[in-house]
Amino acid sequence: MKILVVNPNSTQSMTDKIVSAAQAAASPGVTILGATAAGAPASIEGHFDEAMSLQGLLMQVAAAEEQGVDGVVVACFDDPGIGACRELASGPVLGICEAAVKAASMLATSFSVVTTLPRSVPVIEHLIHGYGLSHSCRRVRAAAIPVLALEEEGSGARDKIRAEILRAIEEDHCEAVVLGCAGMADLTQWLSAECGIPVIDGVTVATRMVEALAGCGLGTSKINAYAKPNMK
Ligand code: 5HY
Repeated sequence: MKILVVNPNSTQSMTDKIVSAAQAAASPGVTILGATAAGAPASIEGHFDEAMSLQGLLMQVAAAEEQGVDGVVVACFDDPGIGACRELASGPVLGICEAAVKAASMLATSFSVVTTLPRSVPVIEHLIHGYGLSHSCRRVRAAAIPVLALEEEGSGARDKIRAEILRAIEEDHCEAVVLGCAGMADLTQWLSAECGIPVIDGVTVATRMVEALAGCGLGTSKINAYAKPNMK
């Protein structure tokens, strides 16, 4: 089985981190094909960056489909271009936000999300509403760190995320926490041990969910909405 794990921003060090998390999650015999969206912004922080990432993202998904991948993980918590990716792909396509919040809803009666910047909060709230999980989400919080601070030694990003998780536990009374950025994937186990709460990383759960669906012989439905794009 081959799974494409694509980072829609153009920061290779973040792609490497994401692919490492996906490889750690994948079962033996599953090959993770990592990809970075060429020409995309270095990080996705809001609607404009998200829009600017789509062409590079879709080119990677189209190329992987040609290579016959069995599934796709879109490794950005804004779940950019999921519908378009599903039109291109034959296998299952999951964004890490959808995977993580749906996993959280199966593990706890409530969860909070900790993302990077305040401007990402309404984007994620809108996604969670669309996934039908507003009743389970106590709050979407921001640790007030730029996405790329996660790539910088000494930025203090991990401590700010830890502090925000502890505030979520104290104030939101959430029963689980979802990490609201693909770039946090390498912090999952440390944060869960430090905070004493299930911490869910979307890269990890999306990889295993795609593997599970493809392993069941299931792919994206091509009846109507996600049919291949019409040739013009
Ligand atoms: C992400 N941005 O997962 C999102 C998270 C965010 O470049 N990768 C990004 O902060 O919106």
